[in-house]
Amino acid sequence: MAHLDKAFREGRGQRADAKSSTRLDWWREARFGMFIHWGLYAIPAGVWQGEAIAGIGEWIMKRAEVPVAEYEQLAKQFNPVKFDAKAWVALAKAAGQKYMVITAKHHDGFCLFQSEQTDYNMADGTPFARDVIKELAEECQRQGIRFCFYYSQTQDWHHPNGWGNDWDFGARDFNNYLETYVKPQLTELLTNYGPIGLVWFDTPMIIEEEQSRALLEHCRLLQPDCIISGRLGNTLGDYASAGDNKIPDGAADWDWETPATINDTWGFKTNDHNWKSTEDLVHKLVDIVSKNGNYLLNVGPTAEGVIPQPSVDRLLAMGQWLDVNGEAVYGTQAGPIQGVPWCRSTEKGDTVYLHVFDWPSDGRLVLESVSAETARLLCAPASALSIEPYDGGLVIVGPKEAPDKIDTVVALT
Ligand code: JFZ
Repeated sequence: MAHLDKAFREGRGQRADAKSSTRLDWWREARFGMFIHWGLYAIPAGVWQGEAIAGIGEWIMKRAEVPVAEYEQLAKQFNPVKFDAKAWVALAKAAGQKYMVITAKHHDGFCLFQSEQTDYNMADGTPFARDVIKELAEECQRQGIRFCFYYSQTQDWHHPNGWGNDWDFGARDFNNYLETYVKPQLTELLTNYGPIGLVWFDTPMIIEEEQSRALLEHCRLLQPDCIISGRLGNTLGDYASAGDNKIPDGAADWDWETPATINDTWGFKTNDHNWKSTEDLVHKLVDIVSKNGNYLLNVGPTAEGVIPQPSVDRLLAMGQWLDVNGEAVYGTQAGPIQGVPWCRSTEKGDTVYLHVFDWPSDGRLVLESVSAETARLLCAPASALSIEPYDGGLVIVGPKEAPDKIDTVVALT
């Protein structure tokens, strides 16, 4: 939890700057995004030379200390014939996600986009020979999803001057890597793919303030409206990032996001079957939004280009819940009822949305220090619920059976 506290202290500084701009408006409205970790690591999928490698799948090169010359060979096998940009974007849309963030370059250095800076990319270095970033960017544009990319600015285990590979490389010139490789790649990504919603930098590690600032300014010049993630380093991003899968205990009044997995890995792993339930995922989304945050939920497609079915099932179920209850999520912020275990609250204008996770068996929802004139269920908007005064608060009288087993939303005005 220590890291979360630190991220949040850093977040305070970020809010002041962010508030004055409208850059974050769409993102605050969106609340829910799709993260995609996809790259060469989907081929070994957690197993290297017959041995299961512990930990997150996209770190296999580092965890197994695979030499560059060996790992690079994976590119020649990367042929995701089932990749379908239209289907991926349609899934995000059906799930109720408003933005998509995909790993243009992760720590292993392999690029999903066509780059003049290296042939170690999907279009020039694999039998697939297609620019999947281009296909996804165009499809997102078509289907109305904000297209965003992840870019590992510090760690690059393939580049001799990048950070993190000490089994192949020794002394390095990190600044040279930033100036002659990272910046030109960011130019490509922020020039060739239309408007980019945000750049998700990650694991700043050794990057110095001056260097983070140089990358920020570089992005700003190319696309001034593009949001920069908090993990650019040195508190220079537009919003704070909570630790992976971490949710703070209470509401924060600055902009923040929780990046999260549906199972326990970002990049696909054949042996990870620890899928969270739909109920758990909806509760996490609502919990985060009730504390002013965004939920960036990951999928890890296979080497064939398929999003694992357990992820698809859960995302579609979340989308069904959001079809009915999205009003209580999108464009809302932390509501007035906080710290009550059985519910969460969000608000928008003069409406407070009460999210009931544990519906009381007598159907009576007792709320202290709240006033309201009307109460209605989002899942049955035609029938108003009656409200009785109660000791400085009120009681909403609903049915005895939970109308929605996952989260029943009551709108109070
Ligand atoms: C990073 C990456 O190393 C990982 O592969 C993945 O892309 C993930 C989304 O981000 O891992 C982190 C970064 C920060 C924290 C934890 C894992 N953190 O702040 O707790």
